[in-house]
Amino acid sequence: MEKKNILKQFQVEGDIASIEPYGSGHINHTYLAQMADDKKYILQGINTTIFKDTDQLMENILNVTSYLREEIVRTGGDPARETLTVVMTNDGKSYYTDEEGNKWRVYDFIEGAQTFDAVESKEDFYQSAVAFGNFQAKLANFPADTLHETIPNFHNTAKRYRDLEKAIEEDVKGRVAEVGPEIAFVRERSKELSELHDMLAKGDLPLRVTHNDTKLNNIMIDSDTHKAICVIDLDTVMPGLSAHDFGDAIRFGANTAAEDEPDVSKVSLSLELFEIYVKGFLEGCGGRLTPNEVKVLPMGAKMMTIECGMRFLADYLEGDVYFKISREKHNLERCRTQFALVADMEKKWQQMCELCQ
Ligand code: ADP
Ligand code: GN1
Ligand code: MG
Repeated sequence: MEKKNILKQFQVEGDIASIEPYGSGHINHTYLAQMADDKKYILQGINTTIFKDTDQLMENILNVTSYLREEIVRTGGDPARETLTVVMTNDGKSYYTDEEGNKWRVYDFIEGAQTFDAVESKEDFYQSAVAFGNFQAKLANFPADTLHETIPNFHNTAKRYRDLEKAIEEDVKGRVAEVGPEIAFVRERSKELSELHDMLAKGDLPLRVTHNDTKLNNIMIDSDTHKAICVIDLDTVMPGLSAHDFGDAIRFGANTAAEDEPDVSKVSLSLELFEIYVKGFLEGCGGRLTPNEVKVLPMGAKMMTIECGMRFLADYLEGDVYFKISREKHNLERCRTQFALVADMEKKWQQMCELCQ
């Protein structure tokens, strides 16, 4: 169905001037809708292969954003810019199903702010850390039992390892022969992968409401003030570990190379950016983290990086069915940068732990 006709199913104001692909997310199909009077909307095709239950997905987003909206109003903020606003369909639903069965949603476009695919300024990275920490703090009293698990076992790293072993065994695309060193890298570390979940099971770490996808391009930075104003991409807000939110942001933002840099010699962990993020995140969490949670922050960074590498590798072996790719071997290159970053973290482990103390 034509995008314009899809957008017309929603309660949008004005005539549509154009609708163009937008952003660099790996999961949903995002478009910027420009209206004739300068107003803009984000139109998103929801990835229903990944998010299988759209009702539950959108219920989570409506619940979380309305909770955040109240918190923002209570503390004197601007809810139109500081949280996502879901635009309803003409018949009052949170998403629209087109004739082909594709599911669509619309958000108000957040004006005067931008997302970054790489850290351009240390201050912006610091602000993003404060905002992600603060996101968790704001949701500290959110009723976690009302949240649906949109992707079960999303950050269960040991389960991600088992999924990878299954993909290796099935080798549907005949690609296993090409990735021997990567498989060996993971297998050498397979024993460590359940450490954080084991601590959770023993009660040594608390379960919190977390974002679970804290990469830099999931936060909007105000173009004038450079404050991180709005956490976006709320599809995976679920009960989780604070170390995972911290760690995923480090994985993406404190890498000296891009997530898909083909030349792995450019990959390393910037200890300077790591330190900046620790400070910002702890400040944003407002003293809520327990001593154990602070202690495992480096482990969160390592686990999110190896887990993401395993997911890219499994997707490469399965024929690139999960993450959007724009070139052949894109997922393999992404996997290699993640493992190179893990190896560098291992070299810098002592310093990472000291910086968290
Ligand atoms: P994905 O799940 O595919 O990563 P996102 O929800 O993160 O999709 O959206 C992709 C990109 O679109 C974001 O990185 C951001 O640049 C842009 N974007 C998403 N929502 C908004 C919004 N409400 N206002 C402005 N830009 C947005
Ligand atoms: C995906 O949706 P996006 O592009 O912000 C993925 C994350 C990965 C990330 C790797 C729902 O994030 O888990 O860490 O790609 N999101 C989902 O860049 O799988
Ligand atoms: Mg995103």
